[in-house]
Amino acid sequence: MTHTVLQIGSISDYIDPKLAQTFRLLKWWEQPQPDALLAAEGANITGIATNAPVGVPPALFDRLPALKVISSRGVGLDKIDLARAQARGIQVAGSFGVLNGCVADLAMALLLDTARRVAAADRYVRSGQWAQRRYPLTTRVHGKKLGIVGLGQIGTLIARRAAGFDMEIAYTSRHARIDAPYRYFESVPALARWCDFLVVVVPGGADTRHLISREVLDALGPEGTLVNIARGSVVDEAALTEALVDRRIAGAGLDVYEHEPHVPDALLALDNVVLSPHAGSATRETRTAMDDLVVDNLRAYYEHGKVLTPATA
Ligand code: 8YV
Repeated sequence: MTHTVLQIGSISDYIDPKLAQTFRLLKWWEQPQPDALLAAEGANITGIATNAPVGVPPALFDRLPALKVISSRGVGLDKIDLARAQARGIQVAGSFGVLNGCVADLAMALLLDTARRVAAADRYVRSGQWAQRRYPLTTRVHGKKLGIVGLGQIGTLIARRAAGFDMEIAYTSRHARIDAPYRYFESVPALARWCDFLVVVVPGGADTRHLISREVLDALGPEGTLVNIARGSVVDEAALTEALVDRRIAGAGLDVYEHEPHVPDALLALDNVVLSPHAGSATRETRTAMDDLVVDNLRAYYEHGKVLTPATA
């Protein structure tokens, strides 16, 4: 049986063709008249292929009465109305289990770069300044205190990596985890007051919007560093920028931003922030695995009635 799948936006040069070869694929982003497509095909579309940044436009839920499965590349599903999908019995799949290591690696890279200023040192040498003066001292990482906001699968891998740097590890989550050998703090401000490096790993969405507030940044303090590899919405970006400009925190390492790919000029101008282009999962190996899961989840649903890596609402 041929299944009609609506692809919301281009995902990658690797997986776009595979989706077209595997399903009766309709490309939403190429439609000159989207309404005409929905009028003609809305009743036939049973699957959606998308990715984390794009998600599923809410209006589409009402126009696709036969929709049964959504397969997204990525683990951040804040652009998909999971409650609405669950209410309609629509299965939602993400790239769970294949990107955790890469995102945890980048979190440590950003932490190390904000402290030891590796990229800044490279620029310093290339600019010829080293011949003029000694490179400024930076900040030690090993033995320092790491606070993890959100001890899920990625947060747990960050903790394991940090243990390799002899860091003292604590976390905050909605609930303490009995299986976690780390100190638990009831609140983000309390964790921020305790730690030297605060790494943010919670899901995006309304529940975590601006979780890292001015209050949290002030608790982190002038010796503290923030690392965000979660979602830009989790951090009050204006408050962060002010704290960095005023040196009320020491620095930040960011992979995500409130209005990607726009990064405020004020952040671009600062030398105490490391800026990464939402590249947590962006390695060849991991992106290939994530892309394959987009197809494999759809195929598993159509063949066996269940996706391989389901989202939990
Ligand atoms: C990428 C991400 O943006 O997985 C996520 O939720 O944010 C990143 O890995 C995404 O996978 C791109 O499709």
